[in-house]
Amino acid sequence: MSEIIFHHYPVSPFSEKIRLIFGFKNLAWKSVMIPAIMPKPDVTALTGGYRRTPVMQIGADIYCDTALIADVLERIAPTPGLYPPAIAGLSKTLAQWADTSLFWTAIAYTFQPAAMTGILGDITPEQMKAFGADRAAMRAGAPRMSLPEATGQLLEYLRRIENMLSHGSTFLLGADASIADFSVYHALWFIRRVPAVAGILDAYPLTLAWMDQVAAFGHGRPDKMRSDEALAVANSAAPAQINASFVDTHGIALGDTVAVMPTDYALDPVIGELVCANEHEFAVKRTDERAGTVVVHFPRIGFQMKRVD
Ligand SMILES: N[C@@H](CCC(=O)N[C@@H](CS)C(=O)NCC(=O)O)C(=O)O
Repeated sequence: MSEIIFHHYPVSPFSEKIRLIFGFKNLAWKSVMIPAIMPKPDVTALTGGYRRTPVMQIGADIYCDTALIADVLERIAPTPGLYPPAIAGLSKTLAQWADTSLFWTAIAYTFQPAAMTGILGDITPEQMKAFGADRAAMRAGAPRMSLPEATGQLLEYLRRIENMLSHGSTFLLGADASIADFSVYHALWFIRRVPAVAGILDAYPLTLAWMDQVAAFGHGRPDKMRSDEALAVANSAAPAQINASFVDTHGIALGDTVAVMPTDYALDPVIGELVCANEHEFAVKRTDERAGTVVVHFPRIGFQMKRVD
């Protein structure tokens, strides 16, 4: 198998989710640093337009969204497992809540005026302004939670998380770690790393101790790679063979030209030939001048597909 190439940046919470899964599974991976804001020419050469972070690459296959990235890592390294059989459905459902409701509450709480300077590390006021403009454009006017609402909701979520840990569980759903731990963790990690706001977690000692335990998985075995090297890997590889069943819910055939994009924010379409639509994912084949022919994969949940005539 080709090596795992991971495109990310340090302060990205969703990237931290996957970095810890690399640690959990003790995986070796290539680390490609990407910009936190647009433009990201080397990322979109691989994805065809998808700009969110992180993205995982294996040869000429590009995987978007951490839910799908986690599934692929589970296939590559099944033990220790992210989806213990008795809680597979429950852990994925809790993870989906954490990646959406909890995440956006944590973001709205952390980006409060008192914390601004600590959130993105050592950046200039101009860079902060550019970041704000980039995210406003990415969210395209979607309403943002106010600080009082975010605070109240976060406190309720923290009480629920503390409760999950208060009956002798080591991890959120019992004795074994699952995808739910990594998804809940990354949202709280974003709060904890900013001293001006981290204090809200102090009233939840079981949550803090559980966070220490998840952090202790570490990040596996990363090794640096440049983005031009990653593009060259894609260009010289052929996409993996797809042997999955075809599940048609759109009246769209394999081979049709489609656009795939998220359903919530950063709605940049990726256009290509539909080469996979199974129970869990869509994949499109496209060709780029620098990346060559690649297959870009998306999970079904959180994404929409339309035919392009
Ligand atoms: N559902 C996506 C969410 C990814 C996401 O929103 N990531 C943030 C960074 S943590 C992002 O893309 N921000 C804009 C950017 O990096 O360009 C996933 O699970 O990968």
